[in-house]
Amino acid sequence: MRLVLVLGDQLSPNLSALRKCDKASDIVVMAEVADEASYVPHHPKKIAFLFAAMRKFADYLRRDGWQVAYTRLDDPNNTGTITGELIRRASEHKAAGVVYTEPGEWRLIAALGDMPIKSHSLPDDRFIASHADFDAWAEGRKQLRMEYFYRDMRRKTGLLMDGDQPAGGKWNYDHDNRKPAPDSVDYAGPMQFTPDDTVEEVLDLVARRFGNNFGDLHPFWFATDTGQARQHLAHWIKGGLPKFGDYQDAMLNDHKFLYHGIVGLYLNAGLLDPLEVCQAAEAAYRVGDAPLNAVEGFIRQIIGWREYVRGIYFREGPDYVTRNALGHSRKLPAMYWGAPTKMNCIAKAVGQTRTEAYAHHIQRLMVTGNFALLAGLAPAEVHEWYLAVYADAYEWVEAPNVIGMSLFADDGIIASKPYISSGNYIHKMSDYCGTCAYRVQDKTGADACPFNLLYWHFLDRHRDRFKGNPRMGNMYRIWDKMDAERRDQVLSEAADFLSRMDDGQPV
Ligand code: FAD
Ligand code: DLZ
Ligand code: SF4
Repeated sequence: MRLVLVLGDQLSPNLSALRKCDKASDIVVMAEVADEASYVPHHPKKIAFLFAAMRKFADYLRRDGWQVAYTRLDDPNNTGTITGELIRRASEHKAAGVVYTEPGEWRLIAALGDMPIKSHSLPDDRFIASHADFDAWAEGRKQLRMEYFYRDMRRKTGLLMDGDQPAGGKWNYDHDNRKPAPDSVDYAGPMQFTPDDTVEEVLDLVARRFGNNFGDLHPFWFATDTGQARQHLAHWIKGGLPKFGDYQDAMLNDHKFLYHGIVGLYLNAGLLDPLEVCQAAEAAYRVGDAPLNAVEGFIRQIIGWREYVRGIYFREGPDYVTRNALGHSRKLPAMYWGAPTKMNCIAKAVGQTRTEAYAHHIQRLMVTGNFALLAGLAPAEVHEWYLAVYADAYEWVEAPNVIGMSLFADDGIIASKPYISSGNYIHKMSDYCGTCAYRVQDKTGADACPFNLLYWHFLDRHRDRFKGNPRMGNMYRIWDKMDAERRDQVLSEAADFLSRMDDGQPV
């Protein structure tokens, strides 16, 4: 008799560990543990989502004939750690060993590897590329460009392929995507589910144990099983997907979700399968219900970016999350935890993070991420924040996006140049600036948009690192052409802004 570990983000019936074992003799172990629930102060909605989905998955396994040893968080015998629970269950059931699917975090991989029980780790094959596939692709390349990796994934899966050619003749339709914010949105947003008894019970537990964490627990509306997640997916494919591409980068004061899929949390926990999701999107294109730019853009995020960042996380190793190529050390300001700020874009991105445990890609990258990079916030603190506050956050996917794509702390493995912008970009893509206390048009002065000041401050302080980057030469030429007095004014106003922020003043 063996134990089969199923972690909170492994809620998939086809999990390799479940496939390997025998429901007639082996016992599934699932555990809500303090260690996992508190390695960062997770958003209460994230914890509630996972615990509810775990409890429902355990019920599903029982109905499917498995014996499941499930530990609830408030079980008095709970040891508080995954390995502690495995050891306890192994002795209780006299198990010969433990079979598990590789976790998505180095910390847990190390802990499971060190257990004093015979254990067998299996690859997590819920992804399209294995570690070996990614390493074979990366081997010998000077630059790991996502676009080329993505084309291989298209060929491998056959998604949006007409024979050996990409559908429509092009691999990438991003050119048609980045439209500014629309005047109105004709999609009501993600499907919302009323909590059932299982969810209500978990909500009580989370309110008691994690009620002080940043984030609103109520109203709770996430899907918590595969059936519901599939209903949500179908609802989005019909109503959201057709305009997903056009407005993928747009941001609006009154629309938290726009046309986004809100599928990351379901994919990452295992409730939805990436291929299933992409095939459903492709089917909408094939019958004429969604245009190619939307469907290609969406599929690229999943079989391209999602797989690519996972490849980077595992290829780069456990020290990736500690990298800090630009030597940034500023403390995360309180506005990331909801303290007042005059910057409307930050207030909006953080506000919906607090209420929904969600912000879309451009809010994460070009608002909170852009600010963190320009202001020189310590990457480790920023990483912990992102890992805590989003319902879809697990280290394998969050860290490459934060440390690599957003903060350039990996020295350019993921991003060939830093994703930075002045207020102009946010103004173009959103309606945030119109209701902001700062003026996006002002480059200096009391009301100048802080992004305008910090943009030049960043370029100036990192001149040595970036002056040779051909894609940034233009910006340095513009900066150098400004008269010296103006440059000094920008730098001193930026420094003043940062010191007020460091002093804890609302900025
Ligand atoms: P959609 O916009 O509908 O996109 C569809 C799906 O594509 C997503 O659900 C996701 O699975 C995948 N995807 C899109 N972009 C990426 C990407 N860059 N990397 C990996 N997958 C991607 N994604 C996470 O799943 N977890 C995270 O913790 C996370 N942290 C991020 C932190 C930063 C700083 C940035 C810039 C991006 C981060 N992302 C993360 C990527 C992306 O922002 C989210 O996947 C997306 O916003 C989730 O919303 P959605 O499901 O509505 O996605
Ligand atoms: C994120 C999370 C949380 C909050 N709680 C649990 C838990 O109690 N039990 C569990 O098995 N998994 C949990 N998880 C998910 C793990 O942290 C996740 O499996 C690892 O970070 C690897 O991705
Ligand atoms: Fe953000 Fe600047 Fe626009 Fe205000 S003016 S919303 S700070 S970009």
